[in-house]
Amino acid sequence: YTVGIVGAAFSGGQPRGGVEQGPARLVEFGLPSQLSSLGWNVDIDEKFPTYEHLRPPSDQDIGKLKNARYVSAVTKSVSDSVKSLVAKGHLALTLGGDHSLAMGTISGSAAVYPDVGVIWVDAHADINTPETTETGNLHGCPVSFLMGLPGARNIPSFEWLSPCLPTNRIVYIGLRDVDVPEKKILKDNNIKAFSMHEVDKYGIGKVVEMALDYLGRDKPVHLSFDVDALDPSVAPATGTPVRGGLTFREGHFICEAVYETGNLVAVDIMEVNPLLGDQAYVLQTIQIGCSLTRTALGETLL
Ligand code: DIR
Ligand code: MN
Ligand code: MN
Ligand code: MN
Repeated sequence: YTVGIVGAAFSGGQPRGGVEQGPARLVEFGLPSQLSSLGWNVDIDEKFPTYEHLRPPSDQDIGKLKNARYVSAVTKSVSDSVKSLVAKGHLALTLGGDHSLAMGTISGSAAVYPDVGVIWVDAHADINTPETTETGNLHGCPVSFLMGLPGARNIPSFEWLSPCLPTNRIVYIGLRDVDVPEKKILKDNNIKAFSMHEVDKYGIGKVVEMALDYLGRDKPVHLSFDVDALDPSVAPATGTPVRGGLTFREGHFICEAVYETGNLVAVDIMEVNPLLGDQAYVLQTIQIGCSLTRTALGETLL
């Protein structure tokens, strides 16, 4: 089996510099050889390590949206990379970079597997539309774009991205910082979401079981993991930490269970920012990025 690594050195979906250095740090820490040790054939040359050549000369706000042209160009490129990897039967592993990249990763896997089910692990729902976003940061919007929700269709400069994710093909785990308009979107569209409340109530084992049952056990799975889903005491070096998150084991349990389905087609490890916090915190977060990835790719405790 081959894993294709897309090193997505990109931070244009949010304002904090440094997250574009996430992929290089994960690779430097030894992720490719760790995956080789697990028995994977590792393919790593996909547009690594920079997207500077795609930065437009100017990028005026489009409505409230910041860096829309740059985000569009980069996510289109990531989409093509992920699509071609998945089409070859490779597992597409995208290292972020900010979570706007999921517009690329999920449109890429959905282009090959239209019935792909997404497990979105995050403190945030990332489902604002160009109308509801308060920040204008596109890392808070990828899900609405992928779904083509009202207000998130035919957005200027995103003409390449057509709706590819039905509202019933995603499950969230770990939510705890959801904007008021996002709560309405989740409710109105009946989108399956397990917040930290449900994780506390049912336990992570039951939550993941319900999530996989909902998506269908025989369906391809795309895991999109924002490291801010983890508690900031576990993964501190990330742009928008929110207290009350997943424990180390809960995060890894999700990855173990997803691997066990045998149907994983793509994994995103997002929002590792090696410029936030002191060195010990950064190292801790990079280590977790690597161990989550290894776990999603089959590393077991026994
Ligand atoms: C907020 C924060 N909901 C926004 N989103 C974050 O900007 O739309 N997503 N931090 O990861
Ligand atoms: Mn190959
Ligand atoms: Mn996110
Ligand atoms: Mn988040």
